[in-house]
Order: sequence, then C-alpha cells, then structure tokens
Amino acid sequence: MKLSSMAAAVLVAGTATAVVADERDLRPAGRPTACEALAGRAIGGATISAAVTVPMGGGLVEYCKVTGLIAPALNFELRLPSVWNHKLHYGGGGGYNGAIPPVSAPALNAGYAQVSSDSGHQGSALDASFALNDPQAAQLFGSLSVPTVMGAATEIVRVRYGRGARRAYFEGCSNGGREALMNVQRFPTLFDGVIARAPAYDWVGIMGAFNRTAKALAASGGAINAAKTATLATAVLAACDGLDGLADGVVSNAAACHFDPAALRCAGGADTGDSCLSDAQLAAVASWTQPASFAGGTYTYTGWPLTGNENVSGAWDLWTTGAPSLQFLFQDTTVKNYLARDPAANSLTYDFDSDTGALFSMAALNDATNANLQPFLAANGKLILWHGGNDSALSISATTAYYQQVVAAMGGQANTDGFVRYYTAPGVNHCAGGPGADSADLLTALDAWVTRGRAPGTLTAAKVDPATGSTLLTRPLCRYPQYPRYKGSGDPNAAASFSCSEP
Ligand SMILES: [Ca+2]
Repeated sequence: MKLSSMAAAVLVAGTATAVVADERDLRPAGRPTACEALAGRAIGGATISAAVTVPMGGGLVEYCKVTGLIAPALNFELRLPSVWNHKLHYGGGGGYNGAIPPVSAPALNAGYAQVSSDSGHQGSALDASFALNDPQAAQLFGSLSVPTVMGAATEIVRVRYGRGARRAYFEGCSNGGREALMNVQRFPTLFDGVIARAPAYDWVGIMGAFNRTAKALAASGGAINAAKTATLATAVLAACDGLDGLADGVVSNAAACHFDPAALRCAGGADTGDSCLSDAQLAAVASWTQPASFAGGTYTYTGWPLTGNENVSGAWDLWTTGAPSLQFLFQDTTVKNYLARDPAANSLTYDFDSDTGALFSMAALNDATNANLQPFLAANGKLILWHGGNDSALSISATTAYYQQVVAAMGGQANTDGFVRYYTAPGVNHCAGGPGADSADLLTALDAWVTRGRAPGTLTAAKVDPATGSTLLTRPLCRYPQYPRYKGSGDPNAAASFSCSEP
C-alpha cells in the first residue's frame, strides 16, 4: 500500500473529486546528499555506477544524472533537477525497449525527478530475442521493470534530497502506453497519475493483426505502392474531410466517415494502374480495416479506420506498406521469439492461431487488457488516455474499445469520469507527427487533477514546426467522442475557431 493512501482523503470545495493529502512518503525528512556522493553506492536494490551534475544547457535545467543497474541487466537513468518540485516522473519506453529513453525535457524542466529504463535487456527495439530463453528478461519487459525501477528510484530520490517524492506519475506512448496501463491494472498504488498515449495494451491482438496484414500485403499482387496509397487517401479525404466543417486535409469527424474502398476497384479486379486497387490490394485494405480474432475470440483486434492521411510521411510508408515495414518487423520477431520459439521461423507462413498455449503465455506476460480499474480508483489514481487519429502503428479504435470496456466495467460514465479521461487527436500519427495537432501538455493537466482535484476538460493541442519551433496550428483537444468542429468562420489554424462537438 502506498503511504499516501494511509492519509486522510479530503473533499475539495466545488468538486466531487477526493484528493489525498499530498505525501506518498511519511518518513521524516533527513539530510540531503550531494549528487557526486551518490556514485558507487547501493541504494534500493540498485548499484549507482555514476552520478554527475549536468549544467544547464541544451534546453534542460541543471540536474544530477544518476546511472544505475539493478542486477543482472536492468539499467536505468534518474535525472534529479537541482530545483526539485517534490514529484517524480517515470517515462515509458517504446517497441521491445532495450535502450534507456532520453530524458523528458518538459518533465525535467518543470522540476520533476525523471526516470526511465531499458526494461531489463539491451538491444534493438525491434528485437524480441531477449525473451526466447530468458524468462526473467521476459517478465521485466512484460510488467516488472517499472515497479522494480520505482523501488530504487524512490529511495535514491530520498537519499539525494533528504525526503521522498510527494507524487509520482507515469507517462508513456506506444509500448510506454502499454507499460502505463500495466501499472494501472497490476500495480494500482504505484503511481498517483498515469498518462497512456497510443497504448500497445493488447499485445497478442496487435501482433496477430500485424501478421495478418503482412501476409495480405505479401500475397500475390497484394502490395500497395505509394501512388496507390495516395489514391486511397485522396478518395477518403474527398468523401470525409468536410464532414467536420472544414476541408483542412484532416478527417476530424471520423465517426461520420464511411468510405467504401470498393469504389476504387480496378475494372475486372486486376491491377490496371495506380488510380485503382486490384482485388488482392482491396483484400489487403480489408485486412487493415476489419476486426481480427485469435484463439477462438479470446484475443481480438479492432482493425484501423481509413483516415485520408495514409500517405503522409510516418504513416503507411513507415508502418504498413514499406519494405520491410515496422509492422512486419515487430510481428516477425514476435513469431520467432514468443510463438514459434524458433529464430528461423518464417512469420509469413506461420499460422498465428496454431499454438493457443503460446498466445496465452504471451498475453500473461504482455497484455494489459483488464478493464476493471476499481483498485486504481480505490487508490485515488487518475488516468489520461490519448490516441492519434492517423496512427498507422496501433489503431485508435483499439484504445476507444478499451475505454468503452472500462466504462462498462466501472458501471457507466458517471463512475468513470471521476478518474479517467480519453482524448483523441485527429490527423496525428503514431505518438507524434502527421498533419494534426500532435502536441499537448497532458502532464500539467494530470498534475492539476491529482494535486488540486481539477479534472481536465477540453485541452489545447498544437502542431509545432520542428525546424523553427513555431506553432503552425492549434486545435481543441476534445474528450472522446467529441471532435473539433470548425465554427464556420475564423482563422482555420486557431483553436478558437473550433468547438468540441458530438459526432
Ligand atoms: Ca476536415
């Protein structure tokens, strides 16, 4: 039980949100320890190999960079700002991890002690070979690396500053979003607040869907080139872009878009050029959009919506139709190392349903699909879900399905709104990028919710030019199922010209 849950809950005037008194760690304060004096010490199950003060620069405030190892192979980095806000921020990883993610600049600069790990093994994020013969590494990747590192980070924070963190938050995208939901479900007292962006929470369904699409694209005549991808995207935009009140190249009212790709069928079904799709290519598109089911329906996947932005950089070219695509590579290493358990296995001929026991085992390790969040609610946890509408890696529909499962499991919207928010970002690629407004300060919104009981409503998202840092456009970031609808007048690049509307 986290210490804060022993503290009395109080009601904030004007809201129905219970706020726990803000101490996770009720031990009396001690003396701080100088940064460099941490090096070589063993704290909280970790050995600290280095601790150095990094001066302000490169867009970061001054901090103490702590490099640690939890034997045998769980490496982490804890960044301790010289001016601390008395809170801790854990940043999730991506893919099959294998490397320590870089520091979260917004969190560090806001004063958070900021930690992240390699999840217990070293290698490429596209390589699952760590799981083949190392059950401990597989357990750490699946669910245990975060609570293990938190045990050490909590103690190192206390030694460095002389007192424990008042709050702890987790934030992650993709596999980091899966880690986020894993914490909510399996370790509900570990964090006061959690941000799960584009979560890869249904690992078995995801890998099965990747496998199915990879096979459809590899089938004779099934490949879809860039010109055909553009043909499809252009047709979707023509049908659906204006349904949100503005032809801005983004289908924001996705729920109203019912484009049928059969309208693009080549005459006779054979490939007659880039302005149409053959039957084999339409089958690949259907593999993309249709639900998938494995192990007799035990594991499912929603499929992806057609967005009209399939052809933007970082969408289908990267994840789907590229050679090799990231979807191909992820399902390939998964088949080899978790399912067939044979490094020489051919994923394109492997029957994903051939070994139900292997699916069960992988789900037990990696799936974070439990929709009953009562323990997290009981611990006063707050959860923000977020997903980009043009995510070609992980379908926004899957996160919507999970959110709806949570609402049902909690007994309805009224029982869910007090601790879960779900935001959707039209036109945004996997985690970031795409034509939509991909940047939003979810951490500040979460902190206000946890510490002041101020539940987040409509937020603001921006699209920033990475080269210049200037803001290209802003949009309201709407709570599902609402979408940003153009009011009919005003600057089409300004959030004020849009309102969150029901589909
Ligand atoms: Ca539009």
